[in-house]
Amino acid sequence: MVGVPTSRSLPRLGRRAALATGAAAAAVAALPRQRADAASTKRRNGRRPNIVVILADDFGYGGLGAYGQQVLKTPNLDRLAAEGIRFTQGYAGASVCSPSRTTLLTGMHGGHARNRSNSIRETGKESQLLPRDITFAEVLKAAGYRTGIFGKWGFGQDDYLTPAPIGVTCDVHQPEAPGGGDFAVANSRDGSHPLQKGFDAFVGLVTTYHAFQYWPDYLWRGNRRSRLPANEGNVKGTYAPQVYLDATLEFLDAHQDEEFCLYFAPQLVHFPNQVPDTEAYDDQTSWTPEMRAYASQYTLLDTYVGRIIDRLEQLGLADDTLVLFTGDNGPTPDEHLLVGSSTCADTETQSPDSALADYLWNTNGGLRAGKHSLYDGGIRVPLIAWGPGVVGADPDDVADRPWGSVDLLPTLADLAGVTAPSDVDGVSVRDWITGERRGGVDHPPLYFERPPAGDQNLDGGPPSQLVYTTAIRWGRWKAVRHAPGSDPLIADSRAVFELYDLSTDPAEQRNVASLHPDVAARLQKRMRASHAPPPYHRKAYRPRRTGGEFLT
Ligand SMILES: [Ca+2]
Repeated sequence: MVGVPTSRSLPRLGRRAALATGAAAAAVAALPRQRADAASTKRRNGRRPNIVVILADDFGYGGLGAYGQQVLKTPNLDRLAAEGIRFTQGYAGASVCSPSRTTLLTGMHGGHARNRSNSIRETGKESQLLPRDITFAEVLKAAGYRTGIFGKWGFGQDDYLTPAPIGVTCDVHQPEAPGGGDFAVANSRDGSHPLQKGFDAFVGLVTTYHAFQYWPDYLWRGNRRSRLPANEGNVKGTYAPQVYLDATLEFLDAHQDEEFCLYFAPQLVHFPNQVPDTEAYDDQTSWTPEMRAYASQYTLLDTYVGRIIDRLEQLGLADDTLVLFTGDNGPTPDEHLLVGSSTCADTETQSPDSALADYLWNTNGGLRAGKHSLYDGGIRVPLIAWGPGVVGADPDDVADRPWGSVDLLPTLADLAGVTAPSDVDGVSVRDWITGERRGGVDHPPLYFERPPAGDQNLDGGPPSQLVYTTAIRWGRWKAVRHAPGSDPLIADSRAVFELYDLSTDPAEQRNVASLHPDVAARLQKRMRASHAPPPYHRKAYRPRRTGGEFLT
């Protein structure tokens, strides 16, 4: 039995104790906790809530103190969890970056999403979003919001860099050779660029490949590349996530009087383990330098979140803003094996071996496996909703309800008073956040896919190259199905089907399919119905005010 905290087993911090974790929290301490009512989406001045979505990269379910972490220091996020809602059954869209972010941005689950695998690994080409893959930024922009993304995008073109083959090489995370592209040319013709997918402002990296660099030669500003001269010649001068943070704070300053949607997505805590300093853990003399760096990635991300919250409070926007924090997939037990020794990244340091990297510090929260897996360690992630003037639901009522990234777009659309695309798979969970009672939330089962992939598989299931794995979460049940080959619609008799009761077995150790044949049959049927072979045809979207007129 593993110690996966639930909303009841892990008591919420007392308000006084939680506030003591941050100096800027003093301003909030004076505010009475607001219970939202039916008017909760009309903030003072008649504004709809601002939205801040913070997405961490490869951040496991157990990575936060608020989720049971004992070693890594995350005081700012722990404070948000204590003051807001710490959802214990939050799910990413998939077990690796590209498909997970596709789900987060577009509200489509793995059976319908445009991207269902990390295509850079399979084809050498980055994933794309097509015109009908409407993002939450496009929805909110249509509703009148100012939109900005700062950090890792993960879709579209950056032909200036030529990806090196993925393998046991060093250059995968230190790509230096320019490709055939012209550095100076704007890519306004790339329909998959952030500025073409609903964002007014963008500072960051376009491709997942580029995101292996923490001190890159350049970043994107809008649809142009912008050099970072301090990093020339592999000098560690300008740390990319710090640039994203600075741009984020500038965005908040610039748009404080408007309704805005901010998406902050640094590549922290993704491999390689690179940070400006390891001060927070320099007293851990028994650790390797690599371990101190990895731990510092968590705490640095937490510090950045604290800076964003501080700025919201300084600008008087805390009551007008909903902050959501989550992750894109589970932690990396095997990244070092996949992309080579970290000595390639930092020649001065020593890599933890695989056994050590496996859920070091229990970052998967005791769930089964981690990144790349559709067992819960790969897809269940922290999910925190914070906003003193917006979040009004009683955590004891809602914190253990399963939902996740697939629901983000329809939820944000609902808060902004605009329709979502009619064919999204997610549903609005606005009431679970605000505490409004508008007829209840009828949430469908959560569905996930992992096409055959070359990723190393350490989850105890069949080799990931040989199976098309699907998974479903429905109430207390979690089903995982391994279909041989590349077709998840293959006959049930040929697939390996597993059923777990997460209420008694959160680590998915006891397959109870034979004890519950009715549940097994129902979920297999549901899984088959959820899969559509790509490309999935999306309907056209015309945004309309909720119950009102068209906006375009
Ligand atoms: Ca990731």
